[in-house]
Amino acid sequence: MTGKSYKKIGDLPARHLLVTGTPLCAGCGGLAAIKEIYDILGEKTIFINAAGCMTLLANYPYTPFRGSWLYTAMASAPAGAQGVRDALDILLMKGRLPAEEDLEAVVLTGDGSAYGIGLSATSGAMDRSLDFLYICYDNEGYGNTGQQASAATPLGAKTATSRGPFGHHGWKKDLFAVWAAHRPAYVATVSPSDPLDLARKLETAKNLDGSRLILAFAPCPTGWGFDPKETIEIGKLAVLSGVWPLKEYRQGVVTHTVIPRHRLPVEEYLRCQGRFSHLFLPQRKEELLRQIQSAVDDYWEGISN
Ligand SMILES: Cc1ncc(C[n+]2csc(CCOP(=O)(O)OP(=O)(O)O)c2C)c(N)n1
Ligand code: SF4
Ligand SMILES: [Mg+2]
Repeated sequence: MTGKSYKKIGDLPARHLLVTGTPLCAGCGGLAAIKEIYDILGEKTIFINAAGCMTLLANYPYTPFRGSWLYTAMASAPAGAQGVRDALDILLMKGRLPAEEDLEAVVLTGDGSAYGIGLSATSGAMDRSLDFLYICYDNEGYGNTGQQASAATPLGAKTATSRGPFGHHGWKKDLFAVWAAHRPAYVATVSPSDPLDLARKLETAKNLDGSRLILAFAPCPTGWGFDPKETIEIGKLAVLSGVWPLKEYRQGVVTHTVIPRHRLPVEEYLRCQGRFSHLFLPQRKEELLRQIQSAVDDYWEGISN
């Protein structure tokens, strides 16, 4: 994805380590989530993918997948899923594809596509009640091109395009609410740090028809600035501090699947990431820290389910 041509593993950049045969960074939270997700989806999956770090998973012969993969332009993965779903349905209808060989059309993109560049195509797909599953791994930036800010970047985070003393100026878009406003079949947030919650939601999504979103928290050691061994811990801190609520939407009702009754201060989550270090050094950015904490407090106030 860097424009260079890598002919053998030795040509890969140093930051890429071979983890389970894939050229992604060590400790990649997006990869951890997708591994857990694929364990449940299984081989009868066709991924429709827009450009991002996970595109590297399709590199023949190092792909860990056994099913099919369609690469689309960044804005149009859900439109690609429509074509795939239609083609499968026609083959099934004509008896040219046995029902047991049907595939699940699964869009796989990062937040750059899901929250921004591909949102229009996603909205259109939901308007048409397209029967597809959308997996977004959310590393809160354009990771593959060097962690520029996206519509998923949180307030205050330093990115390649927000290098000033206060980091990113905007608030993270609420993609869960945007999806839920379309009244689709299912929307859920998950985290690779909470594999049982993730597994239950994937089973639910797999057994429903219609448009479904799984929004996976994806701690990114390279873009967020932390030691790769901390990925799972950072995922836990995001949930325990209330920054990443685990919840699901179904039939007009939102249910929180984990409610952190004794929430940790958000600082405990922020402090362990280089992208927030300027909030503490050379001096504390008190007002920004207050705003970040109050937004989380406001979210949880009154939530009982
Ligand atoms: C329309 C378009 N703009 C820009 C790019 C270049 N590009 C390739 S991957 C990428 C980053 C995508 O970010 P995200 O969807 O969050 O996935 P991540 O890289 O974080 O895995 C970009 C900007 C592109 N492929 N298409
Ligand atoms: S840049 Fe981040 S999301 Fe991309 S492969 Fe590396 S750790 Fe994973
Ligand atoms: Mg991203």
